Parts: sequence; structure tokens; C-alpha cells
Amino acid sequence: MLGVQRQLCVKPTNLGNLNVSPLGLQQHSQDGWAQQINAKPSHNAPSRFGFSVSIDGDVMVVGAYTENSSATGVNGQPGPMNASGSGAAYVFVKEEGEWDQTAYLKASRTRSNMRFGFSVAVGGDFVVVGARDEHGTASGLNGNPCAQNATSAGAAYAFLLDPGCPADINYDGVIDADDFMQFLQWYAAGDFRADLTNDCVIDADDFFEFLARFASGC
Ligand SMILES: [Ca+2]
Ligand SMILES: [Ca+2]
Repeated sequence: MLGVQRQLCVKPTNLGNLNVSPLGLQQHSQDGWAQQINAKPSHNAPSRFGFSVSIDGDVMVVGAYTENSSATGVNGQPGPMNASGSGAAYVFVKEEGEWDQTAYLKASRTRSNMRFGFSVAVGGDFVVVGARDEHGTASGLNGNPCAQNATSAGAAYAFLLDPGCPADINYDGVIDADDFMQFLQWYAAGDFRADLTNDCVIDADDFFEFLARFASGC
């Protein structure tokens, strides 16, 4: 569960209340154990922050599988807190000796009790977050997550650490007509990947969202 470097040891700094404890990461030295990291999520909640942890170099991911926010995707607004047990994960990056939170991760479709963040891993360009009790009936890669009839089927979500340009939906590094045509194809076919607003409805709001991303460039 702990993908930490060999010389590090992860311990909560407040053993009295694991639900809201900060994550203390300690490093062994000749003088004993010195605390190196004291990470806290951007908002407090009974979230079991620190249940899962992974570190790769200067990137750390911390899971909080009982976090309750109804937010979706990357860096969504954490309220309202009405999705009990949906879970979250937090990305911290070390710069100039300091660990700062750089991303707040939720599933693309947040549902209560899906336990997103029950497991986390970071490696190379990717962060992967497991949602042990996700109910989606989709199968394989990038299935439609809107149908929710498979109780506790589970799912895993991959995030790019550097997602590039939001409108570069064919991931070739440039925003051009190919991206526009790809979006139109998804839109016309009712492909869930055109649901840029993550509300399980493909409509004009998604079209305008794509236009805004296209116009903003990189
Ligand atoms: Ca492109
Ligand atoms: Ca939509």
C-alpha cells in the first residue's frame, strides 16, 4: 500500500483521531527520526486522509477514501459535502524543499460510497487512484461511467501529472482542427467523452465548454 522510498516511514502525527490527522512523513538520520513532511488536505473533513500514500521522487499522492465532497475531476470546488464516502486524493509536489498541494482529485462522476482514494499510486507521468466500491457497469478502458448498476464493481482512474492543453483532446501537443473534428465526432455520436461538464448529459453546455477551451489555447 505504501509506495514510499525505502528510507522513509509514514506515520500519522495524531494517533488520537485518524479521520482528520495530518500525514507526518519522517526520515531517519544519525540523530534519530526527524519529521520531514507534515501534509494536510486543503479542506478538513472526516476523510481518512493518509489511508493510502504513494511517493515517486518529488511527487506524493495521498488518498482519503471517506471524503464527502460532491466535486468532480481535477481541482473541483470541494462543496457541497453531500456525497458521503465518495473519497478524494491529493497531490503534493516538493519544490525548493517545501511540499505544496498542487491538485485535488475526484472521480469524473462522483457517487456516494465509491471509496475513491482507497488506493493510490504515482509513477512517471501518471497518478492512479482506485475506487474500490464504484458501481459503474462500464467495462474496459474509458467506458461510459454514467450507468451505475454494478454494485461495488470498482474502478481505477489515471491522471496525467502534466495534462497539457485542455482542448488538445487527441494528445498530439497542438490544438488544431483535428481536435475540433474529434470533439464534433464524439458529440454527434453521443460519446460520453464529449460530456466535458461531467453531468452525464451531452448538450450545448459541453459544446460551449469545448469552444472555451479551444479559444483559451495552451
Ligand atoms: Ca491536438
Ligand atoms: Ca455535459
